[in-house]
Amino acid sequence: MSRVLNKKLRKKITTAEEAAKLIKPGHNVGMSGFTGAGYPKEIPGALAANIKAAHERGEEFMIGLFTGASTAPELDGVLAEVDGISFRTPYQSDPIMRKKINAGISEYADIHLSHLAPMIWAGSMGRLNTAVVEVTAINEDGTAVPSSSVGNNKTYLDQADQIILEVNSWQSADLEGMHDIYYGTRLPPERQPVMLTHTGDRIGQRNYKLDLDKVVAVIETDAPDRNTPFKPADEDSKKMAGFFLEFLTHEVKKGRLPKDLLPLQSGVGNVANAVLAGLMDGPFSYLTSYTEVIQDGMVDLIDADKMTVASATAFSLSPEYANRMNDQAKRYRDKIVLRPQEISNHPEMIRRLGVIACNGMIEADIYGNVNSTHIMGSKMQNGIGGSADFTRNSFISAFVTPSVAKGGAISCIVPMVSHHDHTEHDVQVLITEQGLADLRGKSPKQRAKLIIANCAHPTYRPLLEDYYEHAQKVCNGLQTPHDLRLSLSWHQRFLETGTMQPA
Ligand code: 0RQ
Repeated sequence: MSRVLNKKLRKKITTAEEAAKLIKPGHNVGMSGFTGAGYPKEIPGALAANIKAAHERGEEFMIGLFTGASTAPELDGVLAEVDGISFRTPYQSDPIMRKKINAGISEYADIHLSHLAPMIWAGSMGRLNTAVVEVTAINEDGTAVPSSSVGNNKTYLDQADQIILEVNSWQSADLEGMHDIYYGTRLPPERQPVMLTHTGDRIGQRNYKLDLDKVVAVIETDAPDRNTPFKPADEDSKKMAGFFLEFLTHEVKKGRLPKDLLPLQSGVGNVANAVLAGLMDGPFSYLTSYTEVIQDGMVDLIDADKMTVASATAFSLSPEYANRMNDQAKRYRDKIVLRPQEISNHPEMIRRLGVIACNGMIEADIYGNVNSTHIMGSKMQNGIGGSADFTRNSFISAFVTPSVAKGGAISCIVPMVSHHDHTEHDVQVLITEQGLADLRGKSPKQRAKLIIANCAHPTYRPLLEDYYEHAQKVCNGLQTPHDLRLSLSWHQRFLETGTMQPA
């Protein structure tokens, strides 16, 4: 049975090929999608075919692509492959998209995930011509049930000149009621407090409002989200997770954290999953999570009655867990809230709730500055995502990375980061498989000693000690000692010789 119950919109049901023709060269297109969940499955492919055909005719055809965050090969991948994206924002992680950004074909604006929606309302991002949004169903009253991610959909549906909807019957109909779509945000000077005071609060409505006159096409599909299975946690990830949990336990003992901790935010990837797995066996119960994405480990914690509620903007589940969610959405509906990303990542809530944040990074320097985005200064990896939304505003902000990359050719602890995403003022805890450095209340020089001793790999530790000693002799001030000629020489050496280790 069709899930398009609204009579007016039933008449708009068409094919992806027909609908994609409504997207024109130069359009700014806001698409749904967040970490492989809830992205449109049909339109991007049809649009990519149109772009390819236009290029073969010698015509120019590119679009500006806005999403929630990273998507899947069927969205970023197919459009990047045909050189169809002139501008991309905010977070992305598709290998082809990344290649086009680094080849200079696509311009990429790396915007904080919580910032993009208000920037669009303010008009700072230009006109949004089209919204392409996946939903679970369209109700008789013309509201639309969100699917497995919310992201910026509310804003795209509100702000775009025309709307194309993909109604996906693969998504469980029981997702209805899991979402909290808050319509109370405003631009300054009209802003009011967002009255969300507990992780599980619902302050908005279940479904998206739609201006039915703006809906130009409705597509029906049953294609699944492209979820990637997680690799089992390796030994290093387990070590880092262990250091972090030990730290949290110590903070509880010292009375600086409540016994059930504070809402957790955890980045994606191996270490984050290992932390969540560690919590399964740990001493904490009644945990909560105020984060960006719901991962497998959180579902396990909920099932084990260790986590009472998790708030996020999207699922980021392995295929096995995504199927479980689809089968049992009704059961999880009271324990999981999916919100727009301007709320899941809102500085006001992160600060008020006192979130404990833990994110991955590319490299950190001896003073605690963190690079999350760039390889050797110039090359984009994924983007800043929500890491700064959380790091800047959380109660405790931690970063994790293995101490070396590329088989030891790269030290992830360096004299100076080759790109700054998170400054020493915001980074409180650094963790590698070597150990943990608690940087709170430390001066830059005190930090340097701790980071080198606790986090650097033994191969690079003496080299970092040498740099630090030398910098103190030649610097123009002893607050944050550097030798500016040498501070980035490790990166330069890697680019020239393939390793940061001296000959
Ligand atoms: O290279 O892909 O060629 O193998 O960088 O590194 O170790 O797989 O790291 O998957 O944990 O991601 C920062 C990218 C880490 C991620 C980052 C090379 C390494 C590998 C990837 P290959 P790993 P992870 C909210 C928070 C920003 C967004 C964010 C990220 C590749 O965590 O995107 O935090 N963060 N959102 O070999 C050169 C170094 C390197 C290096 C690693 N120092 N120099 N290359 N690599 N270190 C998230 C949510 O809540 C959803």
